[in-house]
Amino acid sequence: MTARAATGGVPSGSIALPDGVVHLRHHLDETAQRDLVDQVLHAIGEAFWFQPTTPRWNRPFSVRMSNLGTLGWVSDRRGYRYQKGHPESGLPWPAMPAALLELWRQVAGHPTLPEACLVNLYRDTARMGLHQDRDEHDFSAPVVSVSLGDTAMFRLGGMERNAPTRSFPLTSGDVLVLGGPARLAFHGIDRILPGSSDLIPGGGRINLTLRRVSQPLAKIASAGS
Ligand code: MD6
Ligand code: FE
Repeated sequence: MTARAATGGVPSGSIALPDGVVHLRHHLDETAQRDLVDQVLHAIGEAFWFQPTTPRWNRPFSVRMSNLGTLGWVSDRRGYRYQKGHPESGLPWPAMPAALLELWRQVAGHPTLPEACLVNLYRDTARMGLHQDRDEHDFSAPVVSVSLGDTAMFRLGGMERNAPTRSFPLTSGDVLVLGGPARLAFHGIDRILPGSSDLIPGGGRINLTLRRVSQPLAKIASAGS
């Protein structure tokens, strides 16, 4: 199923979701989930986790992060940005597993491939405040997210920070696509339910978000002419 085909009211439980939001529940079966966790943890082993901090106050996030792909998202005193290497080692990020590129082809409804896969690790009381994903240069591509391990309570709002929000659970194997009119919707993770899954060694939840970062060359060329 493509994201485009599924937009306009795929239910999450019994609640209709806004246009551009697609929640594919249990999209990955148990075997696919285990394989993906193995591949991602193996790859992160080379890059290792880092603790991002907020630009303004330099306060640590409660999630730990790493990236796969040609670009990775980082946050520190200097701000939010994508860069080619790990903030501590400077080494390039490990490659994205083929299964993630294949997932993007299936659900993104976009002709390009993702350049970045942000890997978030949630343990215990880790959470993620309400935010927009807006550090990319191409909003025509969606952000595709994969949930692995413990269930998370996902909060989805509107285009303004103070718009009404709703929350629903993301369970292991779920894929969530934010695209089209929902590409810049505010969203966050209120909390995880520790112990709800034993998929991740040592417990917790891993979330993968696949992103297209750069503008397509055609767009750059037409903007310059
Ligand atoms: C998370 N997800 O599930 C955080 N962003 O841990 C996100 O921030 C997110 O799920 C963009 C699109 C889908 C997402
Ligand atoms: Fe996000």
